[in-house]
Amino acid sequence: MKPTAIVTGATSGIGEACARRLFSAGYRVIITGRNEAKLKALCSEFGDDALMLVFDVRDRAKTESILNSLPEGWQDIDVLVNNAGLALGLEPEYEGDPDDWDTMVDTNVKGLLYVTRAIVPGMVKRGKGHIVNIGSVAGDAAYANGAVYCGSKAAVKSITDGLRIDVAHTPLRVTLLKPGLVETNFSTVRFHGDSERAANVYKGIQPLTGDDVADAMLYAVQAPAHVQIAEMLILATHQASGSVVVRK
Ligand code: NDP
Ligand code: 8X3
Repeated sequence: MKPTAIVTGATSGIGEACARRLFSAGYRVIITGRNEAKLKALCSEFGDDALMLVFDVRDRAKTESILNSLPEGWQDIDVLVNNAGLALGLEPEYEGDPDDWDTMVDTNVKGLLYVTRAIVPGMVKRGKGHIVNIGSVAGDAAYANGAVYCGSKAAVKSITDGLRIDVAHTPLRVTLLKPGLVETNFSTVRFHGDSERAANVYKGIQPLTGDDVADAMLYAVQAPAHVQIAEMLILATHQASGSVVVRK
């Protein structure tokens, strides 16, 4: 029987790349997100080794009911990639849009917790499982105009560290991946659809790709059972921190 993985936010960017890497590595993959058409397209590529679940991680009741009633044969999850997330806006904290703050905190922090709460008890019971949370370099230190996004990713770091402590008596492993600039839909979403402004984020530097992050995820997941990759900071070569990027 092939191992099973679940990836939240598998419809784009890092999540899609992680789903593809896991599928290629022999996993059956549960792919989730809100974009049903994209999930269907991926499912038809992956065939019987994929299951799609359409839900918004901010909806606690739906997230719980869907994840607590997985179809027969899909319940024993070996790998959880908590990836669904976003940034909205780039402005001083005192000028930020509270609706953007709600969406970021509800998705990046609370959504990740709802998914974790639904999936991890089964892993603990079976004495088997790996949780990979997608944090960010933004969680290491705040950068200008990014306070709430940075804060949400700092929360992901603490929540991940806390989970690692709470399962340390079990064979479960917990990994935090902290990418820097990755060219995905991230900046287009951040700038509310302004793709020209989004393209500027990656000008003059070769950014990471979703595949680069997925490679790190697979490395952690495929490490020997006694090795726990606790945390990885993955930056483009010309990025040194959340606020230092050297552009040509
Ligand atoms: P994308 O915008 O390309 O992908 C975001 C994914 O998250 C989509 O699949 C989207 O799916 C999903 N998502 C967003 N909101 C929700 C929601 N409420 N419920 C369910 N799914 C949701 O961006 P990235 O791939 O870059 O981002 C993935 C993760 O990586 C995020 O957590 C982000 O913070 C993090 N990250 C990104 C970096 C970057 O530079 N790109 C760097 C460091 C971390 P759908 O729309 O179908 O719901
Ligand atoms: C995304 C990377 O530097 O744009 O988390 O915040 S950054």
